[in-house]
Amino acid sequence: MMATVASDPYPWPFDGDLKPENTALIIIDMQTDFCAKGGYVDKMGYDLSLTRAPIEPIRSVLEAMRAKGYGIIHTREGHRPDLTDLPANKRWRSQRIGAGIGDPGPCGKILVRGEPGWEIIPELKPAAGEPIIDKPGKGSFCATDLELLLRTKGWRNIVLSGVTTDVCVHTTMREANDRGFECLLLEDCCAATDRGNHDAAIKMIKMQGGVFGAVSNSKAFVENLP
Ligand code: C5J
Repeated sequence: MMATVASDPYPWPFDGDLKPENTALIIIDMQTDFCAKGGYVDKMGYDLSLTRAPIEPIRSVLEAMRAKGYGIIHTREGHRPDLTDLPANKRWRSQRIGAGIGDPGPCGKILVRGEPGWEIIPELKPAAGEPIIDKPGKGSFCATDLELLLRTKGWRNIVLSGVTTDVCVHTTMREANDRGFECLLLEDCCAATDRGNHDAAIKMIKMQGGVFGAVSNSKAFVENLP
C-alpha cells in the first residue's frame, strides 16, 4: 500500500514506501549548548527562544514515531576532552565570537563531550536503546558510524529535526541526500539562530523539484504517519 505525507514540493517519500521498518527520525543536536541558558549559542549572544521553539513540535513527532515503532536517532555535536579532534580554525573562530569551544563556561567546557552543556536537553532525553551519534563536525556523517547504522537497520527514509536548520541540519540533509537516502525536513521541528537563515534554508530544499528532499511540518506529518 502506498503511504505518503503531505509535503512540499512533492508528497514524501517519492515512491510511497513509508513504514516503520524503513524510516527513522533524526534529532540533531538538541543539547544545552544549543538551546539552553549558559551554553554555546547563549554565549554567542543569540536568541535562545529561536532554538527552543522546536522542542514541543519535536516532542509530538518523537512520541508518535516511538509509539509506531519507527527508528529514532539522536546526535550530539562535541569534541574529545583533550580537543584532539577540534580543528584549530574551528576553535579560533569560536574564540573570536566569545564562545571558545573547549573553554570553560557556565555549563562546563563548551561543546566538549561529557560536560553538562553537551548533554541533550531533558525534554528530549533519548530512551534506552535509541542510538546516539557523537559527531565532531556539523554534518552527522563525517567521522561517525551513522551511515553504517542506517544501512544495517534498513532505514532509507530520514526525517530531519533539530538545530540549527542552516548548519548541522542542512549539512546532514545534504550528506544523506548524496548517499541516496530519501529526506524530509520538518520545518517547525528545526530552528536557526537567525530567522532569515532558517527561511532561506527551507527554500533551498524545495528548488529543482526538491534538490535535497522535501519539507513538511509536525502536524501534517503526525496526521499522515502510517
Ligand atoms: C552549529 C549546529 N550551528 N548544531 N551547530 O554550530 O548546527
